[in-house]
Amino acid sequence: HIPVNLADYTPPVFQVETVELEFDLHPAATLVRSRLRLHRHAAGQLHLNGRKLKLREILLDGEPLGDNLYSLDPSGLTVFEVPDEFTLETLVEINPAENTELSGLYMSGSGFFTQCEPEGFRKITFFPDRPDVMARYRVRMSADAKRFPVLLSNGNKLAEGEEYGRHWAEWEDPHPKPSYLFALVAADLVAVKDEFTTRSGRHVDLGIWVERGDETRCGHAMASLKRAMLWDEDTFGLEYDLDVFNIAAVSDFNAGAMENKGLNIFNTAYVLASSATATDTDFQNVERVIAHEYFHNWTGDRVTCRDWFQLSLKEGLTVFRDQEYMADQFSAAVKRIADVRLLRATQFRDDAGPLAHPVRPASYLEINNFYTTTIYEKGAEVVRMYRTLMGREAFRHGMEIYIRDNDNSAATVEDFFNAMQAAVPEHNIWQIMRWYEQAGTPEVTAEETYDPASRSFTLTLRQTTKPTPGQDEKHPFLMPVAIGLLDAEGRDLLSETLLFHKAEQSFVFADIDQPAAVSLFRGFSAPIKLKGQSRERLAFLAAKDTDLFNRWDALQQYATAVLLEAVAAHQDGQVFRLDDGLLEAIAATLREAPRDPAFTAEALLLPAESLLADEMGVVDPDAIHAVREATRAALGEALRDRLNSTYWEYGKVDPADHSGPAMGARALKNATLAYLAASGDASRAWEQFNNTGNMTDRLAALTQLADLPGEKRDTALTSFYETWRNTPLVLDKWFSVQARANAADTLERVQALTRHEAFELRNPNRVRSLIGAFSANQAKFHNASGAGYRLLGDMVLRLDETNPQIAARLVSGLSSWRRFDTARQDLMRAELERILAREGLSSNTYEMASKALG
Ligand code: B3K
Ligand code: ZN
Repeated sequence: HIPVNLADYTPPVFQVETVELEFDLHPAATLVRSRLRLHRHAAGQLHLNGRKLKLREILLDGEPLGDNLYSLDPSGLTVFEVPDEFTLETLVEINPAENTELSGLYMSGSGFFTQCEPEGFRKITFFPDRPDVMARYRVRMSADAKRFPVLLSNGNKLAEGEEYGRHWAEWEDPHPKPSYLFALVAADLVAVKDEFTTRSGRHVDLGIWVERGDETRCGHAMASLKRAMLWDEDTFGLEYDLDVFNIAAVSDFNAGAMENKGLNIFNTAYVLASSATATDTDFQNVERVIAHEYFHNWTGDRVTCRDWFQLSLKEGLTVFRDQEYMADQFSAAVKRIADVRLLRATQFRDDAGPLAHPVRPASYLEINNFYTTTIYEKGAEVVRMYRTLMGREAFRHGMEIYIRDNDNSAATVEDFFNAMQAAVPEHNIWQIMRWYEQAGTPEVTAEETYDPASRSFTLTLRQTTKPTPGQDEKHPFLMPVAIGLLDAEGRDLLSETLLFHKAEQSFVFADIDQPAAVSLFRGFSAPIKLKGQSRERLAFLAAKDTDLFNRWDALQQYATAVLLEAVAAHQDGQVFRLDDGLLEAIAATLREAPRDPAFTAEALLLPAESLLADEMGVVDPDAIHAVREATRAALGEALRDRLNSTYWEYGKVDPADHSGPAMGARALKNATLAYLAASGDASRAWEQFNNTGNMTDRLAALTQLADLPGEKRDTALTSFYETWRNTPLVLDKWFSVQARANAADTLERVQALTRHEAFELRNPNRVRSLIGAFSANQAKFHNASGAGYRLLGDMVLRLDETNPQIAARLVSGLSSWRRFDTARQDLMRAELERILAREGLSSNTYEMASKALG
């Protein structure tokens, strides 16, 4: 296992101008002929990456190459002596039917699909498979005409034909691209078609290709695509640059989707949606991912990454763009809340553990392990900080410079920085680069003093960041601090953005009446933890802050403090008592529901068990669970009337309506349903389950029923299964609802579900829906017996043999072992050691398990 280091980067020895590929597609033996036009770019030998390829022919400038002129090893092909300019032709055989890694060319559903990012192309043909080699591609493929009637690749179709039962098609992509953006589809699919005309008049044919029968569930994806295309023109002046844009959906897919030039390939989970089969969250996820992949056309495809250490250059930026897009479609505050919730639950967690890494890592064993929330979501926060520091207009200008200066090339994080700096020449923003280099979540505290004589208010901020693996010393970060000073009525006396860039820094505000409260990091203006806010202050902000995000956050922080105190009391053997302040805050939230139902739904949700765990010295999953459930039950009990009336008030939403207000109303109704069920009243959930055709409502009800062992639960689960057994994406929900359940028998049921006839290890969605969901069920996964850990370990080991990428991802469930009591520590560590002891373990899983062990 040899690490790859950023510091070792050298430019490619050869560049490729053109690539001609010919695929003779057969499930178990596909032939790939490749003709590369290469020219020397730097001194050195010609090495082409290649994995699991059977070389059949090799020709240099048309002449067969003698055995002594090249060598093959498991990583690829070296040709000893070559001219500075030449054509290399190879013919290789590959086996898509046996490709269970789902990287490269593989079979799924009705046909052939590819996934090349980051290093899948080398499983298709010999090639300098690195993103800084950009070439023009021409692709010809032939396949059985009946079995694989649809043949797609990047760019435009040039020609097609048929002979002797096999047909062929030729595609050409006029834009130079790295190999990771290559795509091919040959399958029995049907298309939903539409069209879009760009601002400058280019006519674009749009197609979404799905399995027969699924075409009725593509409307939302298509509408989202057109909205995204328009938005990128309006917001960034970026237009689509080909005449065709295709999306093909596949049900076996390691990631969410892939931005291949002109031919996005999607996990079906992010394409298919109807109100009967998809929840509102699914609808939003489809829209978000469709937009995300589309936005990559410029931030990713036209401007790509020099090397994989720069991954956040395209991912952080594109996540930021999809966040902004979604904020414009629905409620900006609610979107921000959802994003921060995710960041805290996953990225802050990673930052605090053995897998912590910077937004631009310095080293990796297996790049697939670095498609993380640090690269994606924290990367997006860094882009957001650029914008907050620079202002909207300058940021847009910086984006124009970035695209202009790096178009059709492979860029670095420095290139992005230089473009942004060029847009604000009057400010020096170099210190923002530390966010790319230093891992860890900064902790900030604030001190306030008021001098009545001079009417001046002083705010002193201090930041520290704990050491992370390999980085003991941290330098201060530059962070924009959006603040507001509030009077007693909650009116803003002042609101502005401070630049905080030292370990300790004071800001003085003159001519100020003493503020009743300071609201800090409004809108989560930097990805930090704000510590030491008094409960009184939090209660005030939760009730009065003009910044909706901070109002939500203050309630979350307040609830966290209350719940942690109750956990300590529980550990002390004291009887549970509901905190009056929390009751009042939740009651007030409910009363204000009409102002913004979607926001209210978010505000009603108590901090997750995992977030409470993050704040404890030694995590006690049982105490956390007991206290959080007792709190939910007590709130449900105390607020029953109000919850009931809110439930009815927001209950009558058109089930087919997926507008923001409709989704907000459903979210609020189902938040009240959860409280009512928590207090022991499942009748409403039962009734809702049986009387709705809307999946959001059905699943919300089933979630409540799944928590309560008994006849109703069993009947509901059985009927759900019978209804949806042939609809994979809905069946995934059936698995995950049981894996997430609070019920006492969850562990045993998950064990049994791993043997269920519908559980498929080959399908990543299914694995995530059962095993991924279960390992996130803190109280059940951390069962004191260690059986949850063992279940995960078994799955990792089984999966490692077929799909190491997915196996490795699951390992992170064990990475927090140091945070638990010694008994659990021993059990978790033992699982990691058992995984590491496996002979022939993939480098993916090895990297995750060895780093987790520390
Ligand atoms: N770029 C792809 C991710 C590929 C994952 C490879 N393991 C999807 C995206 O971020 O848009
Ligand atoms: Zn992306």
